[in-house]
Amino acid sequence: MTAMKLTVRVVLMMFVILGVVTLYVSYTAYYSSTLKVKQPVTYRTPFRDIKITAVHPKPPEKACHSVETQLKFDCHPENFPTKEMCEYRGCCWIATPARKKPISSPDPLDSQAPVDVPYCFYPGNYSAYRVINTEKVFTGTEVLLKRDSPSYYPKDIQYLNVNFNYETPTRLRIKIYDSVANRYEVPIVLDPARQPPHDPAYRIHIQNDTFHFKVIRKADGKHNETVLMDTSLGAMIFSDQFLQISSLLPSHNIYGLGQHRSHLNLNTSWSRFTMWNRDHFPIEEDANLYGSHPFYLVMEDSGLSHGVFLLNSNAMDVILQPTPAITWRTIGGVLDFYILLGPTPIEVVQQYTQLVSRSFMPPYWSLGYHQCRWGYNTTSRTLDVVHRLRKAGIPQDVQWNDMDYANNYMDFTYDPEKFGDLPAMVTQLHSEGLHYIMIVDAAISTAHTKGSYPAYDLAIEKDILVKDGFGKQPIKGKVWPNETVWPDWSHPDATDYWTHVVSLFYDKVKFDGMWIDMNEPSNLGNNDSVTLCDFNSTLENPPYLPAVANYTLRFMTLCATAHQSLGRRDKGLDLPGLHYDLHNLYGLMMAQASYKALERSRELRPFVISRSTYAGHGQYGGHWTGDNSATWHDLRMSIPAILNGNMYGISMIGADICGFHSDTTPELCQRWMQLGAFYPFSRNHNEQGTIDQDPASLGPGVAASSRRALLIRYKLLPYLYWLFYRSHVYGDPVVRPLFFKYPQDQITYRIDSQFMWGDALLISPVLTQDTTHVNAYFPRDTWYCLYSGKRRDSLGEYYNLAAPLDIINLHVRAGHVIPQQEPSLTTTESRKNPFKLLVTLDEFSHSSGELYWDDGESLNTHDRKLYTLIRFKTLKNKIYSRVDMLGYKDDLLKLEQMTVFGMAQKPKQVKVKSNLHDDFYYDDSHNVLYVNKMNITLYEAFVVTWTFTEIKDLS
Ligand code: MIG
Repeated sequence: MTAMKLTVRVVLMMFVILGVVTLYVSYTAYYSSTLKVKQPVTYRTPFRDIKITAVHPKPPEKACHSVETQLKFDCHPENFPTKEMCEYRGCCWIATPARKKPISSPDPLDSQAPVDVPYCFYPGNYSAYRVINTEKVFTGTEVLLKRDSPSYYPKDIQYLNVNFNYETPTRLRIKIYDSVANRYEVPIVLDPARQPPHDPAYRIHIQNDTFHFKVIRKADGKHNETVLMDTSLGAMIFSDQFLQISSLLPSHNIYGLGQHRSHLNLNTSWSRFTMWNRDHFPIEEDANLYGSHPFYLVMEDSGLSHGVFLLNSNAMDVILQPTPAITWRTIGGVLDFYILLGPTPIEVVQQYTQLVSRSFMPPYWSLGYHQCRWGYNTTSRTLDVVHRLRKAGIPQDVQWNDMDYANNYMDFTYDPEKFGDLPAMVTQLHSEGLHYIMIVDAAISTAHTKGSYPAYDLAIEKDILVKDGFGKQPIKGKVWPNETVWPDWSHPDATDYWTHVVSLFYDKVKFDGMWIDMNEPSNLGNNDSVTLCDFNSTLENPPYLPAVANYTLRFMTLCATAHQSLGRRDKGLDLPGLHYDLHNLYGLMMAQASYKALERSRELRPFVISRSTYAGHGQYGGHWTGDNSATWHDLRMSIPAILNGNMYGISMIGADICGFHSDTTPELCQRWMQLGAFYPFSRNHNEQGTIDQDPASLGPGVAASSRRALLIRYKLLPYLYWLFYRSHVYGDPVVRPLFFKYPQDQITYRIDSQFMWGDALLISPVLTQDTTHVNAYFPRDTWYCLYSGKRRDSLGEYYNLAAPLDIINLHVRAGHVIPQQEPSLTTTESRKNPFKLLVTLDEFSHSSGELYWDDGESLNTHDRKLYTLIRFKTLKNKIYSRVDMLGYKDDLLKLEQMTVFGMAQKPKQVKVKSNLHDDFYYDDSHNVLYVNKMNITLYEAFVVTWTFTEIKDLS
């Protein structure tokens, strides 16, 4: 090589190096937008000291003033933001007077105050992660991110993976997680991904420099494309205990983010939904309650809809602001989103329940009416109530007992004096065709002599209890039986333990279901002994605390550092799980163990009603909405609560009918019994010390209209059962808001004072005192009054309907065949009655419907094909049936009667199969045809014909 050539090479190399260095320098200057401070600044707040080791450059004044109010994303959501702290973060500070009255809190600026326009907000293009590699893979796209400058929270995760997985044509998963170390992930089993779709309904757009992404619904023939998620505003932060991401929403019509009390259609004008399960009666709107469901559904402006589920179980806040936009802020785990593209709201729910699980198939008897109260105090008083309901002719299927049955409040015991004959009482209920359920609390008493209480002894023996913060002793607290411990349902042996103690009790008392309570878990005792937990741990004092009650995660529950068996698994070592991560799953896991325990000990369909829930709960049980009060407001707010439950896949849901706290009034209870007759789970329950409120105890008026409303429920039970089957197999919600059926009608988007059973029945209750009319909305369609058959063709209008005290307004949509059965006072009896069909003709004289029937209590009848499915259809002047599945057959499957709404004129003749049938009647004031005494065997196909001219030859 010549010297000349060498020089050229060296020079060239130098240029290259110089270039690289220059690039590198300007590049780091650009991205490392923080400055190290020489002396760490310590910032004091009443709750903790915050150490600042790096400050971000102050954004230019102009950049701050140009941010519109609704585009301000909170840069300092923790306690006590100040201008100084805000500017250390490189954020903008503009003090805007708060418009919302702060709720009781030590400082109006603290994290528990209502969310309002933030003083401290991000300037545009705030430093974040940048993309260092993008790769197309078989399942979608995988992106590697790096953070160059620290966020202002401890322990930033430097490298992140973002996997965009194309799971089905309508399901996209976006998982953002630490590229290097394992973090806690929610240990529930979800529906696995399918073969990557060829032409999914969505596409994604990834921005490289300051990483953000968009999820776009592709255009179709009728609709333009819609951006469903857009994370370009706010700041994505992923540190050990603070994970945040914001996304623009395509509309203000957002639903879900439970569990809280609020209207169905959520307020996007600066609102916050905290998720951290707690024992708290629903009193303030929006506050965190017993369950967590990080899922929302949005109605887009086009009338299409999508859903988003964040699979994360840590304590979190979700903020809605009028941009409209959503900000998720969770304090652990990973960001694991599932986006469901619908496009109808029902399809969104089907896709969501496909992912997290379909709801369990309830036993038929559980669709009947349930009577409960706290404080019957004896078996004889319990039975008295059953008998007075029967005497009043009020149907009832299930009698319950609250904690007063137990001996000293201990699970799986009964009071030897007041409930000494509990086994006999249950036997008697069974012989009268009823079923029995008692309460079971999560906490297990420690007070007893060794060897006398298996629920405790076995738990110790199997070592399945939640441990203290040092992982040593079972953690102790106080619930009703005084000192208690808590089973750790995440322990691999917990279900066996529970099955064992459940079946020991079942050997004595033949109960039919379990009511599981206090499983947030609730700890009534004080939880502030430092011997229990390390109160200095950052897990007990996270740098950001969601707006949980009493400014601490451990308020009225276990401490965050309590040890469980499953959970956080750091790379390499299997550390014990932490209650910090698993808290929100406690109720779900207890429901799962209870479901399995019932299945194994009874070998019949389990029935579990749980207070605490998490996503996926519906597969194991139902839910009651907790400790409401006997007020008109509570009556009214029960509707959005049951509709939300159905949106989360918890089909079996109801509120305490007539109110739990405080004495009810006859008028309130009368209206509540009417509405409660249409809850999927229909149970009247109240607190100890309040007056009796079973529907036979408040005078003849309450008794008569409860009887009337419940008899309608019982008559419609075959239809309700079919809805539960649809929910179990296809994920359709049992009860639905109007917009689920009429997504193109924007008026329906805010309606939550009326609701529907399936597609067919519209329920329009009275929800206010001294009111004998109801202003009810009828979407554009043909409707029939359920009582009279009177027809109403609505163009999408409100009607003022008469609603005398003893009536609840019920309307049926045209186009349905609704299976019914003559009601009796229990389902044990009504199941023996002949069937009826209610046919509601539409303008083309069409209608269709189905009957799903099985023995009502065996396990897995659907999967084992031990059911019968019959389809009904009307065509012109005929109704005919087709038996699609004949897996259950009994002599009682007889069709006796048929009512046809919308029969334009009186038929001359009616034929059942090929025989002329005389027993029919036509009501010409409402155009209703009644055909009686048909005596049709349902499991064989049949045809019923009506003719308007006489046909002589009937051969
Ligand atoms: O601390 O078992 O929500 O339905 O009646 C109260 C007594 C415990 C709370 C339940 C309520 C039940 C009550 N329980």
